[in-house]
Amino acid sequence: LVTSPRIFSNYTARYACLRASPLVCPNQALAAELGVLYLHRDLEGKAVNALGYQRAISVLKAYPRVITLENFDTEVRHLPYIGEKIQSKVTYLQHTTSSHPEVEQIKEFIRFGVIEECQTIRASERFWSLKTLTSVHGIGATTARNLYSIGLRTLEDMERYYDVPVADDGTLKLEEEEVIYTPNGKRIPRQARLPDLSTKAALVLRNDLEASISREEVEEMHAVVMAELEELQPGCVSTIVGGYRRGKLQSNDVDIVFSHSDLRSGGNQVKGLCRKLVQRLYDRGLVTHVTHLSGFHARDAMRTSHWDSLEKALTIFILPSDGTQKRSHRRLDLIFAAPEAYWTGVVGWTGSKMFERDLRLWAKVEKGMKFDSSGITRRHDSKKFFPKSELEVFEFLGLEWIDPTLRNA
Ligand code: 8DG
Ligand code: MN
Ligand code: MN
Repeated sequence: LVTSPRIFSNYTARYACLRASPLVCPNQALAAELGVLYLHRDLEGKAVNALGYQRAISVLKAYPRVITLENFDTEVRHLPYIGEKIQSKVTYLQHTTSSHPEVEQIKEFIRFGVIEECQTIRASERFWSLKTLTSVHGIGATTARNLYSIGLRTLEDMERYYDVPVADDGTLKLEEEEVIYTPNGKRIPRQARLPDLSTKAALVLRNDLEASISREEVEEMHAVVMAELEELQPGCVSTIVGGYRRGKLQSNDVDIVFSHSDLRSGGNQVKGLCRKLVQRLYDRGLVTHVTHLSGFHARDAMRTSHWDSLEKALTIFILPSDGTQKRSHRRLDLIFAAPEAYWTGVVGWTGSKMFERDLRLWAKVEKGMKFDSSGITRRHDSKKFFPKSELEVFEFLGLEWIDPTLRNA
């Protein structure tokens, strides 16, 4: 474990974007136990309570020492979001501080190595069912609770409910799309529309999509996508972001931010490129489904996404088989930024989610700026700023540099 004091210097800070948070911390087991309480509240739709736990866990991840009853009383319980009562008069901070994990629960863990409520939760059928139902891509907590209330408990129940076709050998069948092949082997799907990932398809692919992805495969996927993009538009640049960039050995999906190296062109080379790339990957059989594509649904053009206004595609991707190993379907997120928005795009998509949440809050509350993956806007006069490197993004927002591998807040 990295426990150098410099790395952990800001662990008492209220904003996650000021704290250095390693991937593995000295209190990993406590964080995991509190994670059960977070997940339970989240599955039950108790958003405020869930966020309270999420924030407490995030603060503990930056704490440099193993927590004992002694340092808990002298230091830990005074950290932000831990055992904290509502005091803030600032309304937008209020909802984040109104809920906190019980100090007693952390003490319980220090004494016994488990939290009693977690034992109860782990023994509950409802918890496991909701957890299982939400493991299917596209099924959120609210849908899962509705499915539970009409009697569904297992994935097999879901297969029956969604009428998933089963092949003769008992395996689940993916509905065949109609494809025509041209003489040179190019796939032309009969349907002009790229297929959405339906709940049915997500159920069939669930084992693939649930499996984690090694760094090696992430890099291979990146190389394949870049080679296709180079054919389509030479001179593009890209960074693999998300958990991979934060040092995770196993990722749940692959996130890539793209742009073009020619800064002077005003982003002409990347405009509409996301769509074109996805279509090309689909024609090659590399992308099989699309769960979101900016500008694809007519209604997307009307309202801008709640996160940012970069062109993006959330897809299902599969590497071509090399004959020796069976390939799995993977989730792949492709994000396209105009050249001047590349570095805010990279910062905005590296995560973690808590780091991003507080980066936006910090920019707004402390700096009068709106941070967005597509650029930084000064709030009082709407002036836009486009930092020219990742370090410049931090400097512009008055933040000390935090390495991507220490953004696991
Ligand atoms: P993993 O579970 O994929 O291994 O970890 P992750 O890479 O951290 O999670 P992720 O769900 O792939 O999210 C990657 C980052 O992107 C994270 O900081 C959250 C952020 N993010 C989304 N959706 C959007 C979005 O629509 N816009 C922006 N700017 N960021 C987003 O997940
Ligand atoms: Mn990811
Ligand atoms: Mn992602």
